[in-house]
Amino acid sequence: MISAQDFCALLADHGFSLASGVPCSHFGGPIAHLSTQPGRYVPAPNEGSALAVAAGAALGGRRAYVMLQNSGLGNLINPLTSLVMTYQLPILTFTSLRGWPDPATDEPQHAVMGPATPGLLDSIHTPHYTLYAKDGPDEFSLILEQAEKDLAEQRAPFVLVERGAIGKAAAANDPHREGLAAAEAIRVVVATTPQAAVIATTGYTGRDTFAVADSPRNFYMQGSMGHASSLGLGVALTHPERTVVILDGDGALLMHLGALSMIGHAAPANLIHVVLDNRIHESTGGQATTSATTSFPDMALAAGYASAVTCDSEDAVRSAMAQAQAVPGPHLINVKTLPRTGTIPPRATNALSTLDIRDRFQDSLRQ
Ligand SMILES: Cc1ncc(C[n+]2csc(CCOP(=O)(O)OP(=O)(O)O)c2C)c(N)n1
Repeated sequence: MISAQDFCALLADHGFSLASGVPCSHFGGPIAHLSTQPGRYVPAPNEGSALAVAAGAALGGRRAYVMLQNSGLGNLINPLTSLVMTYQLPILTFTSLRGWPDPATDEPQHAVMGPATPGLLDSIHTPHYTLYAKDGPDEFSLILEQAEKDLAEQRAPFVLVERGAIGKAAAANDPHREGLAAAEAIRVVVATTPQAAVIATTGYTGRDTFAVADSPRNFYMQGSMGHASSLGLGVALTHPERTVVILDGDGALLMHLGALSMIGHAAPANLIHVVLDNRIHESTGGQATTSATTSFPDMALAAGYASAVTCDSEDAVRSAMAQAQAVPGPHLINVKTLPRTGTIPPRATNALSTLDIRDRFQDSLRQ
């Protein structure tokens, strides 16, 4: 293992003065370390944006690197192939290897991408190296030397990072200090909509929802970060007779923020979009999102939602949910939530297969 400090320092020695990315717990250390140094790390809403930021830096003559989880490779492939490779911009990208080497040891949403990651990069002729958990600073230096040769040829090499290869560091973040526990917010939301179809975003939200309010009417969307609201829109348009509640995260909403405009435009009367805004990517270690400087209610209203409010107490959530069901939507309810404390409950897929989740949800929609 290489420490987060050494990882960042070696890259700085190679002249990399800017990083961007979307967190994976594998990169919790470097992101935390860089976040304590203003101007060194740009928290991106999605992996494609992170790569484009690095591309802009490269265009401007600054060396930049990107960190992402391999589940986000799909978000990055377009700017990788059409921008970075087409304009030959030398950028170094680090991707974690979830679902690798044995997909059976990881969550089901990583089973396809884990084993496919190296071959996917091969298929677009992208050079890649692997940093293993057993590696230290010497091995990392060797990888950087090899990557430098690619960069000198205006190529964009990848380093695949095995779990445990980089050490941890304390997260630098500014979560809400007032508000309510996410699990409490979920409990109130679900209790006030007993017949609703509920779409829970990836990460801790799905785990909390499974723990406090499991039902066949819940769809636990593990993976596909940022797409819970779009999935919810599809369900809402298909079942206009049923209330559809989306339990979103601030990081997830930011990842594909265009969904707000799409939902506002489609204007489904039966859609309630609840954002559990803790200002952090809590599921990957608490790295800051950019929600502290963004107003989701203002954005939703500007995008055509029928109403949008912010709540910071159980009572406020209860009355917002009642109001949202009294008048046609779509509605956005932004809930200020506190960082979780104690043990995080298990994932739905520890008890149910993805096909169970799908089938029972579909059955519930038919009733
Ligand atoms: C495309 C993609 N990128 C990154 C991840 C890794 N990831 C899983 S959960 C998560 C954080 C989600 O943050 P937020 O929506 O704010 O919810 P919270 O974790 O705070 O409950 C991240 C970055 C992912 N699953 N998919």
